[in-house]
Amino acid sequence: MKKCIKIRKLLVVMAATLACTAGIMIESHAVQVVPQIGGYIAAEPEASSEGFKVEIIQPKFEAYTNANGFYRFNTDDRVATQSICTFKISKKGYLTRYISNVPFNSYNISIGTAKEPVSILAGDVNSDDTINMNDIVLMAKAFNTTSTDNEFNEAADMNFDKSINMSDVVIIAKNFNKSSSDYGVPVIE
Ligand SMILES: [Ca+2]
Ligand SMILES: [Ca+2]
Repeated sequence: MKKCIKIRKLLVVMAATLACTAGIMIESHAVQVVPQIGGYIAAEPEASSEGFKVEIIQPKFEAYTNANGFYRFNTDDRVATQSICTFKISKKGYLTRYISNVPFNSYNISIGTAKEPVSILAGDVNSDDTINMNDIVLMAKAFNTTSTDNEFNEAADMNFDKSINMSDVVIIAKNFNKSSSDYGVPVIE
């Protein structure tokens, strides 16, 4: 019987300790500020800005742009422990853009704004972070095809009109010889 009371007392103490710890945890959770992160992306030359994949490298988050080029991450408190982060923006046929050392120093962070979106260059058909002859060769292979042809290459259809023709060549020529390292620093607010 005594043993039973002892165990009961022990359980009460344990429960109280657990409740106390949980309380502290909830309290410390509440004071963490989770930055809200989003922004705007624009294709260059101007085309659909929908479907760009925006990633935070560490901790890992991803979001996609809507028809207006707008994106927003569903961030959680894993972000609150970071002071800086690297972002990656990519889409098939586009030159991947990396934005490093973005400081998480405010509650609302916009990488690219509606007025000054982060531009992403069209033309990297083979996704090797450079727009060069290899991309032209791939486009040439698919030249004069439409989406129903076997040789059609979606990544070479720069203007998304489901056919690969001179309009796509003009776009790739505009961004020729650019690589991911040529991107400057975008507007971050
Ligand atoms: Ca390339
Ligand atoms: Ca096209």
